[in-house]
Amino acid sequence: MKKFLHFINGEFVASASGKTFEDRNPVDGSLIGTVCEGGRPEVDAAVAAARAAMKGPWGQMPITQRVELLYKVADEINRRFDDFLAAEVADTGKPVSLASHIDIPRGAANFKIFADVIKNVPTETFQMSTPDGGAVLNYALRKPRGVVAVVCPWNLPLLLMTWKVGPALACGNAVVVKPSEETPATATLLGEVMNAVGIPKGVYNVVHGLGPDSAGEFLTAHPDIDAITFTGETRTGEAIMGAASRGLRPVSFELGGKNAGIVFADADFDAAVEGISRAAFANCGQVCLGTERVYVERPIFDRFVAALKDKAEALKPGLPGEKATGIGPLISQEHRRKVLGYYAKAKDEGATVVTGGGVPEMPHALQAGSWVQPTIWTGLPETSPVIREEIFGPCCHIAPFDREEEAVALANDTPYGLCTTVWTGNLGRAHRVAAGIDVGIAWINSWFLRDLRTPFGGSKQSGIGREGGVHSLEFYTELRNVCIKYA
Ligand code: NAD
Ligand code: 6OD
Repeated sequence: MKKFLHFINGEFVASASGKTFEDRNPVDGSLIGTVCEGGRPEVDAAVAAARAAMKGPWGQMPITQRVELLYKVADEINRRFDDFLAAEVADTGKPVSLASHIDIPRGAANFKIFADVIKNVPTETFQMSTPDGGAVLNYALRKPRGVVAVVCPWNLPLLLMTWKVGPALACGNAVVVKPSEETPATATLLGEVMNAVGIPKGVYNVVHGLGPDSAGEFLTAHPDIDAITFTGETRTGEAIMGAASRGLRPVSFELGGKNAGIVFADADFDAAVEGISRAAFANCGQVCLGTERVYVERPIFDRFVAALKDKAEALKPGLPGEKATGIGPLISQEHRRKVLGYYAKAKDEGATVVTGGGVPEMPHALQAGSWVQPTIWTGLPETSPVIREEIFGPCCHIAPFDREEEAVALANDTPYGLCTTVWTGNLGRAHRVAAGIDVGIAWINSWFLRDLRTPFGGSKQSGIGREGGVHSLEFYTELRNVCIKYA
């Protein structure tokens, strides 16, 4: 059985308290191992190690050398691809086909892209003259923030963690990562990679633990943290923002969503069904960018509902490594209780259950897993909690609409604003709707199609700030203007 240790100052260490918690495989409930629960001593040690790294060679390292090291990190993740894949799949239960195409390749790519960004982005300069005939040159220096706390969720563990660690290190910061308690494995494995390629001690640290009154809270409240980057639930973001307010530390937040998908009658029908099916059910619906509210123009409504039903019913639950597996389990029994609670609420409120609504029959060996059926509802009022609250499961409600403005108003009727996916064959409408929906990301005739140079983040209660490409530099560096009067 495995024991997941913290990674502090280049070494794998247990907690001083000896406290641990369990890491279970959601496919069958089996025990993967135990995880050390970090307390204040581990957080203090990790933050001190990161601070020392900033004062050591890492803090002085030229960009070219840093970039070379980050390329090596990416190469080493790719060399150990199968180890990362096995670790991620065991922790999450997601199909190997998904993790091998998205999670692990992106884990490596996140280091390469930001190495390239930092190498190629200039800073601004301005020249001016002074009334006494002098000349002035202003130029900006990009300085790292310092020690950055990185607090991560469980749905795309390596991808989302490296999406923050990649740019943070590219910009010359040191990090202390608090992975989700559900998915400790790949963050730990990355410690081995950092040592193997020669990232200096203390630059990358991992402290395992829970959120409140545990490593998450201790880290975000730590006075020697210079900035906090977080992905997770909106209400956790509120708690972290409270902690960040002490000492006025900057935050970058990628939070929850209740994203709308809109399908117009002029869309490529099959492409729209395929796209919405992915948006609703991929990763068992545990993608922040997923679509739990679908609005379909009335003339194609019945046909669309029937076609999406076929897609949902074709998703076979099963072992991650089997070719036929189309959907994995939810992350945990606790999360399953939450999702099944919404399934029950939808029924109670009189929804038409088009498909699913419960737990699939699984072979005996998998019955302790966190399985749920992909589920589609129609007929609920827009006021229903099923339509208003983030469920984070493989489910969606589909409602008809008649006019473009109505669809935009329905999509906007939410406190969240992460993303939308819009399907139409009309270019003018595509631009109008993309501009009209209050979100950070509007996908047209596509979903989760990523160019890592583009701004990524949420509006309203879905986040603060943007990451991606040069936008990540805005958070992970501070610009210092140098003003020289020289003549
Ligand atoms: P979560 O907020 O419960 O936990 C995320 C992390 O925060 C975990 O590491 C947890 O231990 C830690 N944490 C919890 N309470 C804390 C506290 N008080 N102080 C400090 N740390 C604390 O989220 P989750 O359940 O792991 O992930 C699912 C949620 O994440 C969903 O709401 C989803 O929409 C969101 N998410 C958003 C994005 C995005 O890009 N916008 C991406 C992925 C997930
Ligand atoms: O692709 C990304 O960079 C990203 N941050 C994806 C987030 C997915 C949420 O579950």
